[in-house]
Amino acid sequence: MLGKQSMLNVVLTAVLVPFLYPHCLRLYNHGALDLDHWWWRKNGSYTVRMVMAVPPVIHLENFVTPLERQYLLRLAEPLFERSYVMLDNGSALLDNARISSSAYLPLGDPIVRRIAQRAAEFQGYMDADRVDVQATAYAEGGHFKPHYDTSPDDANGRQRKSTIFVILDAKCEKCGTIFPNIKADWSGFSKEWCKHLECDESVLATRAVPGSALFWENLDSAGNVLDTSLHGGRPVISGHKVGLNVWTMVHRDEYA
Ligand SMILES: O=C(O)CCC(=O)C(=O)O
Repeated sequence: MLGKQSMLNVVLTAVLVPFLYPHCLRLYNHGALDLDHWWWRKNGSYTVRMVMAVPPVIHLENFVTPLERQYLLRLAEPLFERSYVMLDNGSALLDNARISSSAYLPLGDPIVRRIAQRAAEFQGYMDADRVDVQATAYAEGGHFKPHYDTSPDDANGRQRKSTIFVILDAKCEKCGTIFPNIKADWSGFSKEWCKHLECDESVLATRAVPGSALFWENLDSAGNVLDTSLHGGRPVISGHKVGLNVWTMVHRDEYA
């Protein structure tokens, strides 16, 4: 039997926790309550594993924390619109090659900024102002056919030098990102990889694990598009997937 004091503690906890939690979360999301200093390092606590050295393809486990994911999903929700495919001349086209919704996230937002800074630091203390952040959501039947994230002919000269694609939320099978030009054979490697990648595929394909991300380069050092960067969002046959593109931008002239 619980004593009177214990009963009181249980009742107080049951009442106070649900009451305080949303308020703490709101303070945290606005940067007023910085739990990271004592709970989770400000720069995240992610694990880096190299998938391929040249050109680099790097897996980042837990790149975005659960609280950050929750926040970003809420931030993106009202901003989602049907995704477009961008043409080289700068115009946007609705196309069945890309069936999803997407939303550019405001770079002034403290948590978006934090993710941009984390991505920039990972790439050798790059300037975080170069980073663009876009959430992208797939419902059942959604996909993004293999494509390049950048093109040297982009009308405004801005190119996506690198991509970090983070999974914010996913409940689907074999619905990660596929790289048709990167041949893969995982048979001689640790089975640990199979938590992050589809080990039975003959090309590189990630598993959609919330919080985890893949980094890859889209351009070589002369500014040419890398064949290896061809990638697609695999079909979501049932369930859903929400990802976050974290692109580091360069201008064509920077390669001149
Ligand atoms: O959904 C994916 O796995 C990849 C998404 C993608 O390629 C994009 O949004 O550009």
